[in-house]
Amino acid sequence: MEVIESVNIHEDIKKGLPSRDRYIENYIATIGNLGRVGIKCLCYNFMPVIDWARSDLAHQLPDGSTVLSYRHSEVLRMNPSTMADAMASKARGYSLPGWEPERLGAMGTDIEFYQSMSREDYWKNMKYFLDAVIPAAEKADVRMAIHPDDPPWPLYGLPKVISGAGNIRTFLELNPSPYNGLTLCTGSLGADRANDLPAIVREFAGQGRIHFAHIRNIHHLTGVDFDESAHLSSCGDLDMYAIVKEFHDAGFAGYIRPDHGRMIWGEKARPGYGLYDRALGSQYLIGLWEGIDKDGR
Ligand SMILES: [Mn+2]
Repeated sequence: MEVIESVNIHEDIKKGLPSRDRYIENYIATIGNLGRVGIKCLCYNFMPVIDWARSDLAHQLPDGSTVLSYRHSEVLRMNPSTMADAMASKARGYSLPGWEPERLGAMGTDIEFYQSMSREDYWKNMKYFLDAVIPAAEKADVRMAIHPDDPPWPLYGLPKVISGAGNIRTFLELNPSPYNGLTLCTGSLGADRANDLPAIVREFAGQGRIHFAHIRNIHHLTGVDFDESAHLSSCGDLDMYAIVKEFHDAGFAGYIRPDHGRMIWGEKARPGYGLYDRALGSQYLIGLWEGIDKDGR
């Protein structure tokens, strides 16, 4: 195993509290430990309080499968703590990454804290973190790979920062080391129709700043509502061939995984993380890669 996903960032680091230095020291120790056991890439996110949000974890598609779905008005009708309750009740007993019970207790006060924080201060806290940990990542030969915000727009007045090409550029400039890089998640960024995924892959893979790729498809319903879908281009709105081709043509040598899948064939698993549809997704991506590779020879 060479990729670890995720090592969470303590809220005190994101908030910029004096206590952050202690947690950053712990983070640096973790990076060193991971490097010693052969980990080459660390995926993390810098989203405040809410890791990711959906309005339904088992939305039924016409083929009988279920997927995670997002209806903006339903999400806005909730508040962060009712959202936490809804996520827990729909998870069928599985714990959801980023929605662990121990994180939910302080949610209300955390939200108020971030609502009064400026975007600039949030960027400053991010830079403070990067400048502290990236030298350790270089030394341990562990590439840091930030995951974009999901969905890629602000919710409940919380700062969201990694949501499109412009702010990804800003993020990468905060610390120019190649060890400061990206987890390029096509489904998260692809929820915003304004994001041109092949162009984004071309730009940042070309700079060697993508270390890890989550490749999945998404089906847009409106500008802000979407269903997750099977990986195939024909099942959603992203051109998976064009995306994989940009990775291929950039000489991408990092890690790729299929991302969330449908729940199919009666499988019972953590929502979004069934084995069967993700296995189909991985074979589809491998097939695209082989076709593109042989075509280009
Ligand atoms: Mn992802």
